[in-house]
Amino acid sequence: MLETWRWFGPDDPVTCSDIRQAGADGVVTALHEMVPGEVWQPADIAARKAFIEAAGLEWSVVESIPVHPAIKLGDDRAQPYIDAWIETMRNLAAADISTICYNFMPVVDWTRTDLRHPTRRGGLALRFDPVEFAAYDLFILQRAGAEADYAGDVIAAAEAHFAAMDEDAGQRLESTIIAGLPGSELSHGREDIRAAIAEYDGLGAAGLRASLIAFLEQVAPAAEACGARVCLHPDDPPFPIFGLPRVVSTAADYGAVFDAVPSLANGITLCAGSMGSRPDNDVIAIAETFAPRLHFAHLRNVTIEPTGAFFEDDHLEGGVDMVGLVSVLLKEEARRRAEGRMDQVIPMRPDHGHLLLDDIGKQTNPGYSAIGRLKGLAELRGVARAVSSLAAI
Ligand code: DNO
Repeated sequence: MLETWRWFGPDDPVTCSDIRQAGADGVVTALHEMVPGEVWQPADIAARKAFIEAAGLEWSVVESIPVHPAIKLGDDRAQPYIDAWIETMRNLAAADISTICYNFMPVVDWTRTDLRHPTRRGGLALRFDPVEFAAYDLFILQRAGAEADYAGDVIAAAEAHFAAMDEDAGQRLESTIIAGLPGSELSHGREDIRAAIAEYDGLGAAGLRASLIAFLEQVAPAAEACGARVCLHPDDPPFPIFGLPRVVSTAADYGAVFDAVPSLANGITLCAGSMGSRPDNDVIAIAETFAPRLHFAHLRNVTIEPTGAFFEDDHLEGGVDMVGLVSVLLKEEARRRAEGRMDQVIPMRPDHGHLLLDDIGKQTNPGYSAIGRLKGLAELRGVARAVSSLAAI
């Protein structure tokens, strides 16, 4: 596996020099300054690539080219945005950056309700609690029709939670949920998120899936032609929120997409933590089923609590058997070597990390502080070395 590290560009408090010291060779990044729908020009791509290479690293994966809402809505405004997405992909592939991650979540990207959840050992972790989320949706955002999306006991618990929150806690919850976590393509305020959600009225899961397939029917052949691979990141969390459909949450969801568009250029970002946040997702089985399409891996772990809330655990603790998962990835690499595939090495990154030591109190991107990821990468590297050496015995 190629060890990579997500970097948010020259303003990221974690620098390329830090990434080298952590032992990663590859950088995962995007031109985050671009607005969704804008074509990334060759000169801008070349400049960012040169910056990364000057630090002794390579730009291995693009995460992400944003998918404009018009594409997800699949309406008659979609085509120019699909064309622009493909042009950006071609420009990247021409610069030899050919692994491209994206997601298809409407309105909000990855979502948490708490960015400073104390861990067993005194660090701070990210957590999602469906009751806190419902408290925001029902009683702060007051989204029209929201009650229909929650069970009675969740509404009652959310009401109690809301009643116990002071104004600061309410504001913190709101910005945690809608202001956009690092890498999110859009950031919202209360009014505009209501409007953005309302645009999806009536689309439903079938409509969103049709938009995804229509998008890939154009993207996959274009990717094949320019030597790129696109890899679809799962929904995080992997279930509908804000009453919006989410169609990349389960093995069946991915299966439907690959049945419709079988090209191997149409692949997966295997995000162990996102998929593992749902008890009925068997992450190892998903990795095995779609192994030839695994173009990129996000390795992190979650513990699901009895209420359905989940928190981001240590990389080797939690519901995902990380040793088993790394073994699947290494076996797939061996299979590709035997088959003579060009993409024999799968890029992986330690996804997120706890806030630890000196990073507590520093300005950091939630989930993307240096020390927690350094620890995660070191642990994962140890697993990979041990699995390879035991397999060779
Ligand atoms: C969170 C990330 C997401 C992910 C995008 C992929 O940490 O995994 O921001 O990158 O959803 O497009």
